Amino acid sequence: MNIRSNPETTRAAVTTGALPSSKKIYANPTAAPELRVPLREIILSEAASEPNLPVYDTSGPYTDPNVVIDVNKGLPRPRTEWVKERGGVEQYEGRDIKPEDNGNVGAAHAAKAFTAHHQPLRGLSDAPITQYEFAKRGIITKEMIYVAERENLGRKQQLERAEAALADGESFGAAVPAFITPEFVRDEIARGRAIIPANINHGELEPMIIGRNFLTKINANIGNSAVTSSVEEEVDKMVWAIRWGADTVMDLSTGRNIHTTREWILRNSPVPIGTVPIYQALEKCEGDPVKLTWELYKDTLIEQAEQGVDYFTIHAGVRLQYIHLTASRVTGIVSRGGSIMAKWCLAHHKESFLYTHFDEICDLMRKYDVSFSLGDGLRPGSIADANDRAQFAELETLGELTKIAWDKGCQVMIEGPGHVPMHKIKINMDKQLKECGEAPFYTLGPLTTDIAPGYDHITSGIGAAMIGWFGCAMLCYVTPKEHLGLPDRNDVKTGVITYKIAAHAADLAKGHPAAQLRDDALSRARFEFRWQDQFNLGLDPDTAQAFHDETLPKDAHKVAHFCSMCGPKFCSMKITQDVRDYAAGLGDNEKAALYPVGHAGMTISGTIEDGMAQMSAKFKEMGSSVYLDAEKVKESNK
Ligand code: IRN
Ligand code: FE2
Repeated sequence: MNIRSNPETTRAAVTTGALPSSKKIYANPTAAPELRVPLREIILSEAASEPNLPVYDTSGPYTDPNVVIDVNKGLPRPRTEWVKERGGVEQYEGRDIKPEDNGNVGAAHAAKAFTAHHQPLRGLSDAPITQYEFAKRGIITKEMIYVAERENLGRKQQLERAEAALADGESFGAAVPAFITPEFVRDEIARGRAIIPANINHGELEPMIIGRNFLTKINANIGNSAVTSSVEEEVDKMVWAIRWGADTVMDLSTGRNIHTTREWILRNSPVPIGTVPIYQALEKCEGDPVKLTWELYKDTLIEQAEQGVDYFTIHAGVRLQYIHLTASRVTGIVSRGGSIMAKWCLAHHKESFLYTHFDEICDLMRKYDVSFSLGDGLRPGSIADANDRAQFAELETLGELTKIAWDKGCQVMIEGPGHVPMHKIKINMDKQLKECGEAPFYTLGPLTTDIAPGYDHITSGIGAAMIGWFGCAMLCYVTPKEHLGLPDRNDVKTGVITYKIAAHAADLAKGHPAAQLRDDALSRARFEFRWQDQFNLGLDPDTAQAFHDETLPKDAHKVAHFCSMCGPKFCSMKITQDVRDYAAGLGDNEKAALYPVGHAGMTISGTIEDGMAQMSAKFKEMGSSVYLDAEKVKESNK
């Protein structure tokens, strides 16, 4: 999309419309029936003998055909009322648009229009403001009710069915309750184990939760191109990412129109928006890190908090005394924010102002309920540097800062690496939980090898799946352009889908009780040759359908009982079906005669059904011996 337009005269050109065979539905939580919690229902074909499947939906009103989208006005802001009715906030004169943002007439116009209906709120000191403070006082907020409903995927029925299918005494085996309740959400937030990034000035937000006892989330980074062109173009980057499943979006824009671009994105975003404020602070001093000051940084924090940014990456763990630890690294400091702060510390030979002013940063962020994403400025940028002293020294400091932020009433998550080979991933998760009091972990990948530029969504998707399984709460996507260039639209989609795979694989492995419902529905569709259902239940129906069309383009092929990979004669699923049909038609004696004795001395008698049961039992018995000795593996990992 390459639209240059005057926002006053051009209609919104962001991507709208439902995903294939999908319907937007809304659930009303029992505890607050006025809330409308969005879900996407995947509509199955008539051939399916099962109900439509509701799935988690990040896409916002853009996929609801009943909502008229006007990006120049922004989305409705129902959440502002929730904040106001709780009290403890005041409305005040916001800041004006910075003159340097007025380079583009349309931009300035749109930003002013937003500001007119956006008088910022800020918290008063003695009342609870943040979700953490409410949770600590035992209060359940609307945001907590909202996310509890959302995490249940509208699947009460499906969950009940899944539970009923378990054998006696079997359990899902994880610390995830079958149904997420608002009370459970509150308790997890109060323990610091989960956060709801939700600035009181982000009224457009559809709240979501980040924590390891909830669905694994993913973040997509977007950044502006050198020249900001139109509201639509900037907003569509966010809309496109959430369409495919991004749970949060970070605006990493740099350049002249940084404030305005962010305003556009926020006013149109149903997902939490994160930023790295040091990037804008650096713009304000002509890109010279040495000129950065605490005052200038603080000013930037207030500016962005007023706009409604939901979480800030703050690299406060890059301490003066750690910088020398990176000297012998293969790739030094690879974090943008980390390198800016390292340069400042060295130039002034002073402790980082982010560290020395951390208390004040907390007080400020608390007023707006901006969540901390404590940055990993010393993360390893290569396999060689993984898990080194610099990385872990910073992590220990992030743990210390977590406790300060909690004491100040703030919500906190912790950023993590980076580049880490598979056998060194688990220790990252374990150490993070220990050092940071179980605050949610949010990692960039990690990339499990350095040898595949052009494929780093895959090198990192592997690490992301692993660390998600171990308990990482949010995975920051990596696109195929990582290390190479600015991702385009296709790269963003590829990155998001890759990370949805990693996150979902982690949810399955963690034993989330609802995760497998979609796999099962898709597998049934596959086995029953319901091709359209198979496409539509997938993460990317368009690509699945296009691939199928490449060799079997006709409508008739969408009911065929084979695909072009094996052809009609060699389709295993077709053959299985034939075997079952054949077996069903046999008499008992014929069945017994067919399979009197099994292989390897395993005697199988009776009907085929009995035989199958016996084989299943045998395989279960073998289960533990087909794997290596668990103790030996543990030992060798040390
Ligand atoms: C996530 C985990 N570790 C780093 N990230 C993301 O990397 C962070 O949230 C931000 O979106 C991006 C750039 O961070 P640096 O390079 O400034 O550290
Ligand atoms: Fe990298």
